[in-house]
Parts: sequence; structure tokens; C-alpha cells
Amino acid sequence: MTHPDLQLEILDDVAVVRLTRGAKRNALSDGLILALRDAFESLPDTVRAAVIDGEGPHFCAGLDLSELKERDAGQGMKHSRMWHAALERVQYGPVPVIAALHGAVVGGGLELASACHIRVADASTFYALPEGSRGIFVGGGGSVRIPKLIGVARMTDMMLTGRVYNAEDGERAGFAQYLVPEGIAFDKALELAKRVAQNAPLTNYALMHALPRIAEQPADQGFFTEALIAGIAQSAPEAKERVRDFLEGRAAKVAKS
Ligand code: 1HE
Repeated sequence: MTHPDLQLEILDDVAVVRLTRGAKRNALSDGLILALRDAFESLPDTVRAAVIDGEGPHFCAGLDLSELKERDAGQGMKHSRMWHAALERVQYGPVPVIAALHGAVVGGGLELASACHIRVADASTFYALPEGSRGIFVGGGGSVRIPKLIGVARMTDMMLTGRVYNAEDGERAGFAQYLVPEGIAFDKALELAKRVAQNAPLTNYALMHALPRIAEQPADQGFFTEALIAGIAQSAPEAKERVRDFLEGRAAKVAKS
């Protein structure tokens, strides 16, 4: 993966994937979207968690509007499917991904953030879906993923009225799981990624690949799938070792935060 607007850095078992197109507010060109897909397809086997970050004052301004040229319906559909394929690699790739958010998280930038597993926002973050006022629609999976975070009603309002959520209101609405002071979203995301990287790989895999599917299933099927995954996870040697470590006093207790 080499693209001038994407940087991949490996810090032990954590990959840091950084959008480096700050001058254009990290607007996502087709080339950059494909590079993101490639980056998550070819992470080294040693990587156990990833952080996505954006250079400059904003996380991401969404679709590169300068590329929004005349497309017919079929080309528009294929373009959207290209985004789907790339963000699917983020959500259902090899490792949990933590987004470090600051400044604008808008349009396709919010779609990218919503494909990640954990979102850490700093106090400068704001969220919007300007597609509504640009005469277009979300095309990067936003209509599937964003309502799961904030609900259909809030997303409808954002697109109809151009409403912008600030960092605090955004956290309350469900965009981000963590809200931190300005300037430290990356540090917090990296700290969380290091923690996530210590989990048993099968637990992380189940959380990424099984949980969202179970949550979509009717309860009866969900309970059954859960039982299958629970059985598989607890049978792994690493799970047995971790439980033994706790019972023999070698593992940390759960502590109040
Ligand atoms: C861009 C883009 C972009 C900035 N495509 N070039 N997204 C939007 O509708 C958001 C559009 N952007 C903005 O509202 C603002 O740029 C920001 C709030 C993100 C940042 O404002 P600011 O004042 O810090 O920066 P700026 O001066 O507006 O932009 C700096 C440069 O970045 C400028 O280029 P320059 O050559 O004049 O320096 C901008 O043109 C450029 N730039 N955003 C292209 N998005 C799968 S479908 C997804 C559909 C969508 O994502 S639609 C929503 C698109």
C-alpha cells in the first residue's frame, strides 16, 4: 500500500493508519479510499489493533467533492459500492479499529468513523451530514451504520436540516464512546488500542464479526449463535489459561474506574 495521502506506521502490535491530506481536510478521493481498503487488507499478521487518525485540524471532510463529476446512475452505484467494499474492510477486517476524532467528522468522514469499532472524540470534534444540503445522499454505508449509533430520527434530522452536533452533544447522542480534552484523541485511541491488542484474538474476532451479526438476528437465532460463539471462544487454550491465571491470583481483578 503506497499512497501519498495515507501513512501506515506499525507501533509494536498496533497499526496507525493516518490520513495525510490535511491541506484538503483529508477529503477522501477515490485513490485514498482504495488505499484505505488495501491498508486494511494487508496489515501485517503481528498487528492486533489499529488506530485511524487524520492529519491537520480536521479528521475528515468526507467525499472529495472535486471528483464528484458527471456520473450516470450505474457509475454512481458502483462508486458507492467501492466505498462499501473499502469500509467493509475496516469494520470486518482483521483487527479492531479505533478512530481518533477531532474537528470535522462530516459526510463520508462520519461514514468512515462509523465503520470503526471505537470512536474517541476530542472537544473540537463536530459531526454533520452535509450530503443533505449538497443535493446528494450518503453512499459510504452511512444509512446502515449511522442509525445504529444515533437512531434513524437523529440522522434524518441531520440530513434534512443540516444540523451539526458538537463534541459533547455528539457523545451524548452516541457518535463517540469516549470524549477527551482537545488534542488528546490520538493518545487516548492509542492507549485503548494497546489495551485491545492484549485481548485473546478470538475474543476480538467474535466482537468484530459475531456481535454485529447476532445483534441483527431475531432473538431466538441470536441466542443460538451466541451459544456457538461462546462455546468456541471458551474452548481456546488461551481462554483456559486466562481463566486459570485469575483463579490462581495472577490476573487483575475488575476495578472501579
Ligand atoms: C475539500 C473538501 C471536500 C475541504 N472535497 N475539497 N463534504 C462536505 O460537504 C464538507 C466540505 N468541507 C467543509 O465544509 C469545510 O472544508 C470543513 C468544515 C471540513 C473545513 O473547513 P476549513 O475552513 O478548515 O477548510 P476549507 O478552507 O473549507 O478547506 C480547505 C481546503 O480543503 C479547500 O481547498 P483549497 O484548495 O481552497 O485550499 C477546500 O476546497 C478543500 N476541501 N473539504 C474537496 N469534501 C460516499 S458518499 C459521501 C458523501 C459526502 O461525503 S458529501 C459531504 C462532503
